[in-house]
Amino acid sequence: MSKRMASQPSLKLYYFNITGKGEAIRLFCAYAGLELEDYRFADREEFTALKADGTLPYGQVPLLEVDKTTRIPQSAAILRYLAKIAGGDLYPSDPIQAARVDAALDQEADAFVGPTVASYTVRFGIELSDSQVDKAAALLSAEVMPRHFASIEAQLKASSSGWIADTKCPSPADFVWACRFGDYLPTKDRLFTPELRDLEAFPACRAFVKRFYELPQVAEYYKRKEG
Ligand SMILES: N[C@@H](CCC(=O)N[C@@H](CS)C(=O)NCC(=O)O)C(=O)O
Repeated sequence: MSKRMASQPSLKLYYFNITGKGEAIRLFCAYAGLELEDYRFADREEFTALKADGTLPYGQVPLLEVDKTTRIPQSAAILRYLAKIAGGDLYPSDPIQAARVDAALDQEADAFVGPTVASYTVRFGIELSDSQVDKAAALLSAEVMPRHFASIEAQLKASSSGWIADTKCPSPADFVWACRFGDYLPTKDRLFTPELRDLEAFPACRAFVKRFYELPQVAEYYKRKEG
């Protein structure tokens, strides 16, 4: 794990009061020992106002505000930035290893395009009837997601460290995939079969999720939240 920084920029995360795409960022900061102001919108109107006044560069959250001046959108960019400022081994300095981390991050984005479109249809300019969503869900569970998960399963089996990009310690890619597997998947009963949600056919992915949530800093984060 990374060395604790003697001094760090001030970091404020803007997101909804849900886990979603914000959770990997919150957990990453907890893991790296970065202090984060975890700002959660009180309601959707607050988000809409920031979108309307141009505060959100791409009209989306998560947004990370650094030193009250710089705004970083896009969760993968935020995680890479955090990993770089945290130092240690959290973002590899070797370009090839860094590219592996980047590829696994991009792969996460690709893998979840289908479910995201099926969930937020109109936002993507696609209107789907209930029966069309059901059809998409069947295809996602039977073919699309298993194909994507199989590639992560293979990477984990080949990894000497147990982390997806074969990094010494968990990289940003592990945070986003672990949150997808451990946080997002179990809640999506409209889209995915129980077997897929349980990762039944993917033992290495399952073991990875367990390993991730057992990281002392991650476990401590949830203990603090419960307490
Ligand atoms: N690729 C972006 C996706 C961000 C995204 O989809 N954010 C959603 C919330 S999870 C959002 O801001 N939606 C706008 C809306 O609800 O109008 C990322 O990873 O940060």
